[in-house]
Amino acid sequence: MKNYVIESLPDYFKQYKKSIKNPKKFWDKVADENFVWYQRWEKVLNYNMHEAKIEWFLNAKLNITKNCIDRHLAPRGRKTAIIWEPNNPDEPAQHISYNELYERVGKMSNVLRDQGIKKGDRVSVYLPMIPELAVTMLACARIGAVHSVVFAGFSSSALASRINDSETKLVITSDGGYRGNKVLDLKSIVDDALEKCPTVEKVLVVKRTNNEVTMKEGRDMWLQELLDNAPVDNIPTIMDAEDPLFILYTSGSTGKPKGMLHTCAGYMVYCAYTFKNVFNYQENDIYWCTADIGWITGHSYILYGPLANGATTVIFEGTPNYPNPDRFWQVIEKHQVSLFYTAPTAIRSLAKENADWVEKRNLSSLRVIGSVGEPINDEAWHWYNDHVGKKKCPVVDTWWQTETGGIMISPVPFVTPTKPTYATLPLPGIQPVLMDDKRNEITANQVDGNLCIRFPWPGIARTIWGDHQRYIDTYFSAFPGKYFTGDGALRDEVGYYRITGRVDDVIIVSGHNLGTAPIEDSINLHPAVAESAIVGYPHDVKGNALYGFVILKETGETRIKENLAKEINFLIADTIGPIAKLDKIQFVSGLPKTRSGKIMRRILRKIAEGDFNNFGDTSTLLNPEVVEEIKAGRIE
Ligand code: 6R9
Repeated sequence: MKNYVIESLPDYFKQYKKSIKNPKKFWDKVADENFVWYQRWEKVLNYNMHEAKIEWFLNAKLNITKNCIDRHLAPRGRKTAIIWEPNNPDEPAQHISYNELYERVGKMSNVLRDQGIKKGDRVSVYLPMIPELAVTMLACARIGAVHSVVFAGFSSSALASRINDSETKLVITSDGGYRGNKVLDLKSIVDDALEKCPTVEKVLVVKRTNNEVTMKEGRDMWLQELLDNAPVDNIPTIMDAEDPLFILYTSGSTGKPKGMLHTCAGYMVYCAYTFKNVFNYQENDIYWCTADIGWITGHSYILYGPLANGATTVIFEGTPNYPNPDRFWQVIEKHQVSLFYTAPTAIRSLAKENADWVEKRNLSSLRVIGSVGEPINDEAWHWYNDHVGKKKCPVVDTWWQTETGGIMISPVPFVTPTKPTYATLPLPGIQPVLMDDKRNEITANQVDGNLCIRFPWPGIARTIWGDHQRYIDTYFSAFPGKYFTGDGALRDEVGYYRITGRVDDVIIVSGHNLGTAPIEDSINLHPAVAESAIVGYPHDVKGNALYGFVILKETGETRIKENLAKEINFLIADTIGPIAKLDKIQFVSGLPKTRSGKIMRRILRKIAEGDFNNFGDTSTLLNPEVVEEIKAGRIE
């Protein structure tokens, strides 16, 4: 990343100012000087923030894999691109060089093409954290197919709805996956899902666990057999800047998941630029992001951002505490990781363990440590800084979203003084603004507001797949002319931002975004349930946990409540995934409602937290007596 490395605080302010004064010129130069293009753009930006129409680098032609692989072959072909660390520490790690990555992606691209996948076709990927996951995504990008990675913890119905929404033609999965002491049965989940997915023609299966699987004649094929016969070279498909690169589903506060669509050029430029600056990336760094590739963090900062910079990126199959709670620290020591990026929920759970687990490992290779996914509380920040960074590594608390494509607000290490619980300053090109509920801009300090962004940046999602109106309604309508993030934030005297949490009905549990509506929908599928409401309450490891209030039908239900609670959680695990299971379920006779019939979630949230004194204005409450009942029955 030439010329655009932020070197000091005055340099940050200088670059920031330049980027705001003339964003087009700023991104024009970043894009021009750091990537390979088949054809330059005719115009840098076209946008309309009311219609949510955003286009960057118009008519430019490129292929992201040429930028992530081919151009590195001459200068660093033998350098390791991917270090794969398996779940079991006794299984050897794999070091995949850029040369080898070129070969593996080339073969995979040819396999996909042989299976009839063409530019624009959707491919759903349901794989554990194995090299084939990265190779498949890159192969899709190389031939212009649109990948839709579905986190391998989602249930078969969640997978089916994502496959159907994207009208996927081909699915790639494995015979199984290892995570900690569990073996995941991915192929049978896919088999279940596909009963309801008419668009899928082919399924390619990677061998990982040797689980016994059923292969459906004419549909399912073992990937290795196809790879063995595939040629290596594959000429990348020439893509337009605004051609789709991938779809990634994220939870909404209502209804079905939103397929966020990212396009080729802007996404590439933005995640490569932010990777370089937010991690102070240098050529000899070993970089490790612990996220799952099934989330945006994995897309942008395990795969595309690091590879576009020619970095060495670690892909880890396992979990933080298997076989012991020093697994992260052991991997850092083993591979001499210098840049480390993880989530507050992992930090909090590891901080609960005996400090010896972290102290007895040599972490001296670390230079920068990062956090992402949810607000990092003061205690976790300090534990991370003291025990992992040894007070020598800047902690970068990076705020961003699936929708933003890359990091938006974050310290720049060795440049921005950090402040616990503050994501600090916007990166160049990003113009945050805080709005009150009456749509006025908040200029005062320390006032909580709705976090919006005033001007487009190259990494912003372009639409919700198949539903542009929903894209406009969700992100561009609440504060007309601005992108609304759904997060609350405040600003301190020096302009640092602190993200205070979601202001909509999305709850972040262990860093996973969960919409209340889809969970309530799945609870309501239970024949004994009449109605339900879900709220989040603070949890010392997960950040938030879920509390469900459930009304049963008047059917003389005689089963014991514990069994019903278990069934409800089974149902949630089955329709969404185990990550959405409720920690507490309270059976109630009614829910606090306004006269217009809206559930007053604010009250339920307070009760779940155990705070009975700050219910706010309850004058519009239709049924105050039910509040007393719910208070009395609260589950500790
Ligand atoms: C990258 C990612 C997005 C939501 C976002 C916000 C929360 C992410 C955060 C943070 C406070 C941070 N979030 N990073 N909150 N501080 N550093 O996580 O994307 O899965 O789409 O979640 O996560 O609430 O709106 P995604």
